[in-house]
Amino acid sequence: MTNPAEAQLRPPAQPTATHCPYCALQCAMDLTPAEPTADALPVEVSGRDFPTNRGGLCRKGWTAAELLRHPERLAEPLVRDGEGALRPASWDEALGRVAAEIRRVQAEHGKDAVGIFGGGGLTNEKAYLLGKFARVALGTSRIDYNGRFCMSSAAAAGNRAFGIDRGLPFPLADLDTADTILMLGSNVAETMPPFVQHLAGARAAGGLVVVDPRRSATAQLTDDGAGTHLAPAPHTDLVLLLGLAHVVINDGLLASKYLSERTEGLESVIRSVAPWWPERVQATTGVPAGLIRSTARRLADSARTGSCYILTGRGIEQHADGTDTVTAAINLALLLGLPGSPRGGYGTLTGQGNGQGGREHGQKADQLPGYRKITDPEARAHMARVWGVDEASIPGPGLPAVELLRTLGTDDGVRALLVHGANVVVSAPDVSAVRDGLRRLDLLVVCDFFLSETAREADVVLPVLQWAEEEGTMTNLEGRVLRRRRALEAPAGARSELWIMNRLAELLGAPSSFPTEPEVVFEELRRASKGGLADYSGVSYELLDAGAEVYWPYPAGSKGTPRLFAKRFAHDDGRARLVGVRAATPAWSPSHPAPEEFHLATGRLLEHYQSGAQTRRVAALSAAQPEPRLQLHPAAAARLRVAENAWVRVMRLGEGSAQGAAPSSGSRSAARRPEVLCRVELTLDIRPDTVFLPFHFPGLAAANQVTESRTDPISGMPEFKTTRVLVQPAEFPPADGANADLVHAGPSEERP
Ligand SMILES: Nc1nc2c(c(=O)[nH]1)N[C@H]1C(S)=C(S)[C@@H](COP(=O)(O)OP(=O)(O)OC[C@H]3O[C@@H](n4cnc5c(=O)[nH]c(N)nc54)[C@H](O)[C@@H]3O)O[C@H]1N2
Ligand SMILES: Nc1nc2c(c(=O)[nH]1)N[C@H]1C(S)=C(S)[C@@H](COP(=O)(O)OP(=O)(O)OC[C@H]3O[C@@H](n4cnc5c(=O)[nH]c(N)nc54)[C@H](O)[C@@H]3O)O[C@H]1N2
Ligand code: SF4
Ligand SMILES: [Mo]
Repeated sequence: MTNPAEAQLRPPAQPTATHCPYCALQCAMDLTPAEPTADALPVEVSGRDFPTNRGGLCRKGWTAAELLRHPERLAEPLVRDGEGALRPASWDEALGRVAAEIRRVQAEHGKDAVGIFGGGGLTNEKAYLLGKFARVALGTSRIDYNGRFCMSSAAAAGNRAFGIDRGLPFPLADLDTADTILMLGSNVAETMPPFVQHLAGARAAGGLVVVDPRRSATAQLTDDGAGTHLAPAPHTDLVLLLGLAHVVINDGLLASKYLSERTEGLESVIRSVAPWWPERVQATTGVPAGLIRSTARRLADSARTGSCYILTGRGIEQHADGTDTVTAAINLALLLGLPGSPRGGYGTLTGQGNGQGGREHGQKADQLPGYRKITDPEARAHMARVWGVDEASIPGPGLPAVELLRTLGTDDGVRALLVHGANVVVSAPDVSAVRDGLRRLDLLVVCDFFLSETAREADVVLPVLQWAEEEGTMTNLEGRVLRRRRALEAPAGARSELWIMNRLAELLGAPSSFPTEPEVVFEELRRASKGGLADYSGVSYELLDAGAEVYWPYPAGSKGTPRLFAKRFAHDDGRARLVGVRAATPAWSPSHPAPEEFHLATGRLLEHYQSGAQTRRVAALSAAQPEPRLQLHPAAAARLRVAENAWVRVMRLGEGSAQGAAPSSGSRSAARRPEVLCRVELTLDIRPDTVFLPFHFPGLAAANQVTESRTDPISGMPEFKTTRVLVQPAEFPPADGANADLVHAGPSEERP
């Protein structure tokens, strides 16, 4: 029995209401201080009831607290010494070195020689201050972030069609009443498991349509009469969407009144879809013409008499023509009269925790806070007033992420880079080239709480706070602003990024202020965003803490905007734009590949998050998925003569790679071959012409060893989702011994 006096001394542990550190669903959770025993986690996680997750969490959320006091957690700054090793240093030494190197590099090579690479996981406060730090403290235009790899195609298409870019322009719970939902290239059953609740209505009505070259966990939700799975060849979604629009137009299923009252550009779409009749679409995509017709008719039926939504994910967005593909999805939605109607809509599913807010407040190369254009004289004048600086001192547009990374360490490129919240050595396309670039830099500074693969390359590593140790705001996939709250103290050696920016700004003699308190930064962000597209001027911590439902735009004096487009779109004339888009002729016919040739698609597993820097350190998650395996159809495996678990080489075909080249000698340069070495997992749930590899792992097993840095000309999105590859049986360890150590361990801390 507990001693009553003792029980009185210890007040009952109060839970802290916050949200999951990982994806854009931002599931609500409570963190309760745990009993202080030797092996206990500092806080216990429980799901909290909230309109998006309704108490549910996925296994990443459940285990998130394991990283708070993880033994590999960075507890002090590290600096690289003369021998090339990372050693502990004081904050004064580490920041002094960063400031001195920045001054030297800028004096010798100009302001733009210093760059910043940010992240969509940063709070709004950190993202805002990072953009200000770049423009005001460093005076550089060279800032961009990993959201370029994520939301940029959907953002560009949304801006083009609607004049604004908010992932879901309606609350998630609106989906509950849908009887048809078309999901293109999104695998929510693994990437946002609690989201699946919102598909129940459409499944009950038999109307969930999933478009994915794999029979993914989400595609399997269409089984037993719950809907339809369309499995086009990778990178043919644009043609499929043109085909669906063709049927809608040909069968006279257009929302004619809506189109004439609310849109421009119908003629260009009619022209662009004319050549794509269903049989021709079948020949390119492999989707039967009959299914194309019935799907289009079902969508049109529910748009008229029920409720119908079209949603896109990275599967159709992360392509070199991702913007046009999303545009084709939006065109289809507009033809059916969905956006802004109570009978449905179009949305894209934002990915990272703050993938939405992270792109609104100035981390993007071409943007100022409030989703303003950096080239707009009015926007510049406004920001100059808020920051108290001369307008001419605010740099112009910088370079999108892939281009920025390409300039690393080059003569007129970026020579010093600060990384906040990204692990580019694993997650960027063509990672070997990225690592080469990082190694050419005069200075690489990485802020992280773990020694990520990118931090291992750094000259200075700065340990920062984790989600449960900080205050701030996040904007979820619905454009809803949420409060992140502190549940426990950070380890003594870690510092907040706001504090780091404040100290560096002072050491660099920056004008303007760099507050260290999140709420003070938010107050400045309110003023900065006022009058912009993403207007947060009416939002405050007080309002959020009172439990208000807050969707931007939320101008002061308003009640916010749960649903956009009810009356008008954001273009000056209030009308949406239909933009006729054309499909390029596929460079490679999927129907007659050589027996060893495949489309490589990349993506996600339930257990791991992104580059895996976090989830590979959670014991239960890494035990469930310890290594990447190449998903391969048994018929293809028979052709290749490989069995379950066999080792294979996956080699990029085309430019820069020798087709069919035998593994070369064991020299260091072998690491430069665009290839991956991994084991196979046989599955019937994939097209026989397609292989799939998750990108959560480093080293020679990193999927991004083979992806190309080719990008979408409008959005700057790399072609992550389809790479032509050759798959061949391999020995393991490789006969040439090439980098076998990299497969599981990743590179050492030593840098050559
Ligand atoms: N478990 C987990 N959850 C996450 C994340 C994570 O890393 N792990 N990351 C978060 C982030 S940042 C993001 S952006 C989201 C991403 O969430 P999703 O977009 O759902 O994730 P992906 O697995 O990248 O891609 C989705 C699907 O696209 C399919 N696909 C590949 N190529 C094509 C194609 O050419 N056409 C079509 N139609 N489909 C294709 C793949 O087979 C895959 O099933 O997830 C978020 N949630
Ligand atoms: N082949 C292929 N590549 C892809 C994709 C794909 O589908 N296929 N998807 C792309 C997509 S959608 C995305 S979003 C990117 C993401 O890819 P990454 O940018 O690699 O994402 P993370 O692994 O989340 O990296 C975040 C890093 O920052 C740290 N971190 C977390 N929170 C904070 C913080 O608040 N501050 C700081 N300083 N550090 C923090 C983490 O420990 C981790 O090391 O990957 C892209 N790469
Ligand atoms: S779905 Fe996303 S936000 Fe929800 S618990 Fe999982 S990782 Fe966290
Ligand atoms: Mo993402």
